[in-house]
Amino acid sequence: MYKLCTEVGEVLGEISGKFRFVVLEQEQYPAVGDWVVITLRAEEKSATIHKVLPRQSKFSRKVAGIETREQIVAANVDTVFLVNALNKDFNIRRIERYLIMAWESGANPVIILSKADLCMDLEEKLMETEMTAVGVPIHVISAVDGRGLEELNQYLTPGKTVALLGSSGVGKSTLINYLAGKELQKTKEVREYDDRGRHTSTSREMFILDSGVIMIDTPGMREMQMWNGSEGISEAFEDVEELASQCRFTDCKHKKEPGCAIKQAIQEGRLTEERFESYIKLQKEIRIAERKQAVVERAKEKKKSKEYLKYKYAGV
Ligand SMILES: Nc1nc2c(ncn2[C@@H]2O[C@H](COP(=O)(O)OP(=O)(O)OP(=O)(O)O)[C@@H](O)[C@H]2O)c(=O)[nH]1
Ligand SMILES: [Mg+2]
Ligand SMILES: [Zn+2]
Repeated sequence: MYKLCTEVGEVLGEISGKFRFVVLEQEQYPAVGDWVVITLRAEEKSATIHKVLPRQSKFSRKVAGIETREQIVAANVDTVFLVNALNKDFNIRRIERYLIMAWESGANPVIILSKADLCMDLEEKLMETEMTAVGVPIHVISAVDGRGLEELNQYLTPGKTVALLGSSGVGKSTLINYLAGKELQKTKEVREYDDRGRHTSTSREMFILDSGVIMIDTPGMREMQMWNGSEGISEAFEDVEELASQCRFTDCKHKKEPGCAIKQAIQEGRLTEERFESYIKLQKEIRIAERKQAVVERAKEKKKSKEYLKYKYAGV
């Protein structure tokens, strides 16, 4: 069952038998943020879903666990708020990962640094973020003292979709409630220290605010393994790739080669060692993901042709 936002309010929808029959891949089923074609039974507050309209953008990850399958976290997102808390959980490497996924999704990323009221070294963290997310808007906010919240209005356009992503407890639902002007989502109780690892939001939820802005809240995800990212990584690490193109050898491994622009930038402090290592690591992760997907695809093809032969020799 799917919760649908329609002109008569929220209704429950079920996919049609035909849809179920023609659908081949998990990712063809409706995902949060999708626009769907329905037959509406207004008086029963129910509907039948016939079709998912083509997605303008989709934020995907590899489904958690060992399986090689795509999971669409949110579809048709215009702006994605990547929320990171400025407390002890602050992690620049996580921001890098989210950024690649955001660039890959087709949505515009905006970095939200939350809980500024708990931060003692704001300048330092802000600079680190700026160096990591060149050209991406960054907003420092606090739900406690209210700073930075007004500025977020510029992303709230009626009919446009904003999705919030980030680890559990960073304040995504708190922010949604603030922007909605009412309590749409439950938030974690203040006794934060004794419930680490527990998620307050447990499913992805979409809301249409009174202003007509569409918002998607997501639960903090423990695993954010990349599904795809070869384009996103080039956007997120434009500085590193630009440097690499200046190495003397086109196949420079950036280890001991002479004339290596990467090594030189690290020595001169224009690039941090950590950022470069992170680039290598994420690139590897994307390559492995792509290789695994190719294996799965081949297995599917094989199965299909076997079934075809079966039909053929059965004289069908
Ligand atoms: N000090 C401080 N606390 C905040 C701020 N924003 C949110 N919190 C608190 O942080 C806790 C977690 O907030 P939530 O909004 O539930 O976090 P979430 O990101 O939705 O978490 P999940 O639903 O588990 O993914 C709550 O106790 C909030 O009151 C802030 O700006 N400053
Ligand atoms: Mg939440
Ligand atoms: Zn090099």
